[in-house]
Amino acid sequence: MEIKIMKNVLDRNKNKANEVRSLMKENNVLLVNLISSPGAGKTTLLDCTLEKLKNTFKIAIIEGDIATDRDAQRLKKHKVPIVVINTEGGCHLDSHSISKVLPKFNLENLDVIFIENVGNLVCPSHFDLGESFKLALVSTTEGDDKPIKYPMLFREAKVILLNKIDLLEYTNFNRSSFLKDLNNVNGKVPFFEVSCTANINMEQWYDWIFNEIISK
Ligand SMILES: Nc1nc2c(ncn2[C@@H]2O[C@H](COP(=O)(O)OP(=O)(O)OP(=O)(O)O)[C@@H](O)[C@H]2O)c(=O)[nH]1
Ligand SMILES: [Mg+2]
Repeated sequence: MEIKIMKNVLDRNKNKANEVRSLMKENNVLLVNLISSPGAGKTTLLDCTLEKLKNTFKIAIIEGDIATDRDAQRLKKHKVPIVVINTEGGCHLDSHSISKVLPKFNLENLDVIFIENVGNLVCPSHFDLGESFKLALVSTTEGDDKPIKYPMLFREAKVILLNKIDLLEYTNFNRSSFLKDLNNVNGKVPFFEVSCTANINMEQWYDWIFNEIISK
């Protein structure tokens, strides 16, 4: 019984996601679904990316947050359109909530919308938001076993960033074990080892996302 209910929820979500995807295509807007554990650095990555690209592209943000608008507050200095979706306890966004907030943006006048999903490696992976692609972020302080323990996200992501590489030497993160597992789950995905706060290898990410935006 429970499995049937879950299937209905996912089917309804998929239908709405396809509507969102069509709308994005019509307006030529890239929609990026950013997924990570709590604290891996999603908002920090958006902060750096806005700083780097906001004068080149027209960017907007959807902030998925369980209870607050704190991440939106951190990003508002960039003066780009930001809409907060409070899930009121929900552990992920869904396509219906995305569809509801899209009218708040002038889509014709945007190149890209980054969605910061709720910090969680499990549920957000199951809910298609109508995104162009999923961006998976993982950090060295979470342990090296995440790709093998939460394979769905790493399998589906179009690009993966390993953040907090500046902290590598202070952790027991086993880089070769991580890379081996990642290779087993998704050996072909573009992958960058970065630090958003120490500005390590960030140009690799900026170049990659720049190319995605211009070739959308
Ligand atoms: N040392 C280090 N700290 C980082 C790096 N990137 C982010 N942080 C710090 O990690 C903490 C969490 O970063 P956030 O950007 O808030 O993480 P988040 O994924 O948005 O968190 P939630 O929205 O709560 O899921 C902050 O204190 C950041 O300053 C990094 O590359 N290196
Ligand atoms: Mg955040």
